[in-house]
Amino acid sequence: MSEIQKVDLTNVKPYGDTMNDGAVQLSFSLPVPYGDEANEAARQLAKKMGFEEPAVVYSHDLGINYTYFVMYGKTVHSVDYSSIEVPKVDVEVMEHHDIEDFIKDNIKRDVVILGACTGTDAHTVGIDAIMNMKGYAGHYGLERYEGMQAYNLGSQVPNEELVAKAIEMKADALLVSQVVTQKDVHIPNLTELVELLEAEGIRDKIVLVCGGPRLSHELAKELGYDAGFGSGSYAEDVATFVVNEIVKRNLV
Ligand code: B12
Repeated sequence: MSEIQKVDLTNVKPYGDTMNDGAVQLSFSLPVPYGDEANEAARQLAKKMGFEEPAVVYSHDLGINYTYFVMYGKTVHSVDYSSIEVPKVDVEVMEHHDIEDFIKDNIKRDVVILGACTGTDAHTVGIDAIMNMKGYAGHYGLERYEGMQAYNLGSQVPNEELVAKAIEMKADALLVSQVVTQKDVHIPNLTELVELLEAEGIRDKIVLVCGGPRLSHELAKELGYDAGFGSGSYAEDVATFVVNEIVKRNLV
């Protein structure tokens, strides 16, 4: 019997050298000067985190009294994988040309989509990956789709401006990118957009989607969005969701 068949999914631990040894690699920086004392500080900290046999396997002087560490340690904890349920966007992702056919057959007009990275967030690469004609990792962006009018408003777009544009363009869907999540700055910003759309009486007429590397579908739903997309999302994922949602909610 192979090792894989022997795994107890109710009691899963990290695999390092042998099954269930709990071996973990972790890395962090401390604001202390590089040297033996720094390594010992890192070791003691990992022990306090609950790791058994903590060991510094690499440390690097970051300058100005900061040190970076790579450590090994063994966790005593395990998880019940069999009980895990992750809320996800529940739609079978279509291919680019199937989405175009779906629009032709079911919506029978152009779908208007506005995208932006909002608030103070200046990270454009994520929303560009979803929207730009040339696409990302071999997946063409929404600007390339027949039957879609996709407008990328860029970064640091105030919510008020996005809402005004949505009204002007009669947008079917808004795609909001949030990459910076330090101090939870994305939460009030995402919430404000929902409130503005509600105040204008157009929230229920728009498919509202957010995305970013630290956003989940679960968080998006909690904040009043229709869907949330994280790392590794492509244009097809969000396009499939949007066109299905338009039909499902009879927004055609
Ligand atoms: C490039 C970059 C920058 C560039 C941005 C240039 C640009 N034009 O975008 C510059 C140098 C300007 C920058 C600035 C800053 N940055 Co920066 N930056 C990065 C970096 C290195 C890469 C981000 C990136 O381009 N990823 C590639 C894209 C393709 O991935 P993605 O954004 O995750 O997008 C995908 C998905 O998330 C999803 N997606 C994203 N948005 C959306 C939207 C929708 C609707 C959908 C469906 C999907 C979707 O689809 C995309 C494709 O799969 C990251 C670190 C990293 N390696 O990730 C830090 C990082 C994001 N930056 C960070 C920080 C802190 C900053 C600064 C605050 C630094 C500072 N102190 O000044 C400033 C903030 C400026 C601002 N006002 O926003 C932190 C954020 C930490 C946090 N938890 O919030 C990171 C993680 C670095 C770090 N480890 O500290 N940054």
